[in-house]
Amino acid sequence: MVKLFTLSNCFLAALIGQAAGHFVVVYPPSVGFDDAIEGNAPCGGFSVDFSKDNITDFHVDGDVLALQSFHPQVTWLFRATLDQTASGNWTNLLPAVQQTGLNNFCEPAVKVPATFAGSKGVIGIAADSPDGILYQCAAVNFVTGVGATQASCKNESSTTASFVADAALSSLPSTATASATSSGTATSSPTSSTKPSAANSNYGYSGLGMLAWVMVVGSASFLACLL
Ligand SMILES: *[C@@H]1O[C@H](CO)[C@@H](O)[C@H](O)[C@H]1NC(C)=O
Ligand SMILES: *[C@@H]1O[C@H](CO)[C@@H](O)[C@H](O)[C@H]1NC(C)=O
Ligand SMILES: *[C@@H]1O[C@H](CO)[C@@H](O)[C@H](O)[C@H]1NC(C)=O
Ligand SMILES: [Cu+2]
Repeated sequence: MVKLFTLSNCFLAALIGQAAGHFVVVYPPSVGFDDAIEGNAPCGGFSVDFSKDNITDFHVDGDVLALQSFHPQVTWLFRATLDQTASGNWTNLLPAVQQTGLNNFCEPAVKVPATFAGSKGVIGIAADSPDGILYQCAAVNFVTGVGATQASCKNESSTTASFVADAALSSLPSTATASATSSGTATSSPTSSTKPSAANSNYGYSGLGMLAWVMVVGSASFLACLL
C-alpha cells in the first residue's frame, strides 16, 4: 500500500514535471517565478528591482517563509542579504532543512540578524532538488519585531522535516556569515552584465523541443522519485 502510494506520487510528480514548477514561494512574494529558469542563481532567473517588486516587511525577530515543493524530497537553504542586487553577502538564516513529502512547507519564525532592521534587502531561498539547485528571492524591508501569523503558513500533514548536512548548498558561493563579510569580502560580487536574468535563459525550448524536454524531464523525475 505504501509502495503503491509512493508510485502514484511519482507518476504525479512526473506528470506535473516542469509544468507545475519545481517549487514556488507562497510568502513573502517572490521577485519572479519561471520554472524553466528557476535553476539560475541567485534568484531563479529574475533580478531584484526595488522600484517595481512587491516589497514585504520582514520582521527580524521571526517571520514567515512559506513554500510549496513539487518534489517528493527537497532540501532548503534560507538566506538573507543587504545587497539589494542579491549578488552576494549572504547570511544563512537556518541550517539546511530537508522536507520529505510534496506541497506545503512553512517555517513560521525565521530570524534575521537584528542589525538588518531598518534596511532593505533580499531573502534568498535555494533548494537542492533532483533537478539541481533552484532559486527564488523576495525583496523585503527588514523591520524590528515579530511578524504576524500568515494563513498560508502550513505544513502538509504528510510532510516531515529535519536539519541535514547538504554539501551542494553549503558550497554555494557567497554563503558567508555576517562577521566574515563585514570585512569586505562582498566586493567580489559579479557585475550586472553577468547576472542571470530571464532574458539570457539557457532554456529557449519551444514546440517539439519543449515536448521532448518535458518527456525527458518527466521520465527523469519519475526515476528520481523512485530512489
Ligand atoms: C504583494 O504580495 C502580497 C502578499 O503575497 C499580496 O497579497 C499582494 O496582492 C501583492 N501585491 C501585488 C501588487 O502583487
Ligand atoms: C513545519 O515543519 C517544520 C519542521 O518540522 C517546523 O519547524 C515548522 O514549525 C512547521 N510549520 C508549521 C506551520 O507548523
Ligand atoms: C554585507 O552584510 C553586512 C551585514 O551582514 C552589512 O553590514 C554590509 O553592509 C553588507 N555589505 C554589502 C555590500 O551589502
Ligand atoms: Cu523540479
